[in-house]
Amino acid sequence: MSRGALIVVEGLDKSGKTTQIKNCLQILRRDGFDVCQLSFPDRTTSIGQLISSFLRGETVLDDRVVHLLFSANRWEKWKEIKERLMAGTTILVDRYAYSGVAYTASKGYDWDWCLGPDKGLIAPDLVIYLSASSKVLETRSGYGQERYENQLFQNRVSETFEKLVTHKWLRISSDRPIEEVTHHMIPPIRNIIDSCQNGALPLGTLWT
Ligand code: FDM
Repeated sequence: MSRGALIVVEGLDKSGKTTQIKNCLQILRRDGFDVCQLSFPDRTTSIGQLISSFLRGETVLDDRVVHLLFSANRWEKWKEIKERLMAGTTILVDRYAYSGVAYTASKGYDWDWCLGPDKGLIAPDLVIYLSASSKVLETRSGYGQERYENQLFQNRVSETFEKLVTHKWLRISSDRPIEEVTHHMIPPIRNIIDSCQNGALPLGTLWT
């Protein structure tokens, strides 16, 4: 069945995910593709506002509660994601369940417990991992404004992300000019959109 593709962009804080998604959307739309963007956390919902307040350091919450809220924030978008994909729209997602696992497991919580709440979410057709050294990231504007934006923790998250990366992920270094990164992202995105449009890829679920 013809459908849109679910494409996730992951990476550390300030690795350029948001900028790259914006650039890719612009190019893909110019070329006639039906594409849209989602971001997690989605700070517009009531769950998302609670998460946002926690990230700004205004609310104290148990780490496990936060983990479950991040997952609930994805589940509340599950139906919309499925419907949009089935309607033929490709979705570029700024962070997904991989960030959930990478950040909570980096605090020392049990791996399987971290995976649990997102089990059954729609699996992305492609994950693009923007890698960058934490030294470069901390020089980027806005770094340090939110919880987790410190080099020690980011190094730990980076190590945890490495445990999640599979051969199917596309790793792109973002330690280079913005346009160059975009240039590397577009061809694989077009390929995966083609495969989904041709009905070659059935929808999968996490974590299979
Ligand atoms: N984050 C993000 C998590 O800890 N768990 C999650 O499930 C997700 C999606 O929230 F530090 C963290 C990662 C980051 C912060 O992300 C907010 P953005 O991309 O800066 O909004």
